[in-house]
Amino acid sequence: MRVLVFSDSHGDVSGMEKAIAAVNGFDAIIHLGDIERDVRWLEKNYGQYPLYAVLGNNDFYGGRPAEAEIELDGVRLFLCHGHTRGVRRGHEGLISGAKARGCSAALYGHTHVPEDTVEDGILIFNPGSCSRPMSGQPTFGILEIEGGKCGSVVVDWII
Ligand SMILES: [Mn+2]
Repeated sequence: MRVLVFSDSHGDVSGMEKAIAAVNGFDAIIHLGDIERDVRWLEKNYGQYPLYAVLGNNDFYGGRPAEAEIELDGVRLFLCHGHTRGVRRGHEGLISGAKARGCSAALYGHTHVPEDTVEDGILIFNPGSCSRPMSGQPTFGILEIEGGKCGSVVVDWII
């Protein structure tokens, strides 16, 4: 299955709209926070897809968790925005959060800097910001999950 991963849209949904239109088939959407209004936009416009979302540091609405774990096609993913895990200092909080939940991947945002690496056996994945990149183009992520394995890529599109 193919999963689109967004973070830090910060009120500008145009990047998500372009990404959704550009990707040829997908099965689920993840939004890693900031801001919750954009998650509701996804629910309203793409409600046919399973949607998983966590709250960011700029999200004050209830009803969503700050951290979550999900299982897709046998792969367990730890989702967080990142501010609860000290991601600006390093990966330790992400790795411990993933391991405590039996997850093989930690997905986060918050820094607006994409990252796609493996550390201590855990996939560390940040899709970057789909509207406010720290530098360069807006970015989003794609996960390809099959047979208990998870592939990942950051897409920096120019449309
Ligand atoms: Mn943030």
